[in-house]
Amino acid sequence: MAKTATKTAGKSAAKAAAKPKAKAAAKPAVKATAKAAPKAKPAKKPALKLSMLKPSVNNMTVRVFARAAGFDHAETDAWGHTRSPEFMARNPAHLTPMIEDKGLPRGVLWESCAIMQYLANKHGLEKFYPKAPAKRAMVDSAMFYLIGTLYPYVARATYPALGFPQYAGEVGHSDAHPDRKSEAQKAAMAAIAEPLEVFHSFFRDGKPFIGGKNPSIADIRLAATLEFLAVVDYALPKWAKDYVAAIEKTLGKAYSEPAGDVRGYIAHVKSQAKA
Ligand SMILES: N[C@@H](CCC(=O)N[C@@H](CS)C(=O)NCC(=O)O)C(=O)O
Repeated sequence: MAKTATKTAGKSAAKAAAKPKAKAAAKPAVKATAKAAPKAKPAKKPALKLSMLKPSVNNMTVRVFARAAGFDHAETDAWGHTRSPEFMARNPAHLTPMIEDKGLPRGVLWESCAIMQYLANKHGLEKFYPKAPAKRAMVDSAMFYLIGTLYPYVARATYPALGFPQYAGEVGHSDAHPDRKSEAQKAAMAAIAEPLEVFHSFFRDGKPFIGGKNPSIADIRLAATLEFLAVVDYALPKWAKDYVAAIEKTLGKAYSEPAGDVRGYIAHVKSQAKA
């Protein structure tokens, strides 16, 4: 297995690490001997395990969020292993991103938005996922609209160029003539403009981000999704370019590092297409 472990030191790690230490401190002190040899610090265990695929924007979403939220997490590259018996035994949907967390009834969780919602709830990250029901509902609505409406168009428009498998029952997946597939791809590309504008005019509604002054989990999900459109040279409206740039500027490396993997993959497939 091509396993790459990426550790991101962060606030949560500090919190998690601080707890047991505090408990230990509360215990009756063991008589200190003046010349006791300093104990080697036990290796810090990653608080969160994330199985991911680097070229994927679904995965980029959670990778950006985990970094922006400051989690101490370890990433495992699941490329080529999502359908292995071991992976399928834990996750019968064979989908990444997937987190492993002891608090979960089945030990694992997939679906990028559900992962971000869970982690934000668990750690009280209101900055990314507001607690007030009405504000939270808008973030949820934006994410469900993205997954249910925008993303299927983006997938149909970009997956052929990305070399990703398409969904059963769709033209792209069938043995239809390449002209039909190309027509379907173009139709999907044309359909993107409408939901995109809805994010701008309705969800942002004059604010810098869907989340208001700060990017919310819905913003991270949207910006990551838009990254894929570069593979088909989709002409993003100016607001969308500025919006992605603003998210990248606000989140810094937390955004640009995982985005670099997606952008690198796109550059690679584009160079292959030209060759
Ligand atoms: N709606 C899901 C989509 C997840 C998804 O499609 N993951 C793909 C990568 S983009 C995957 O892991 N595919 C591996 C497989 O099906 O074996 C999400 O947002 O997390």
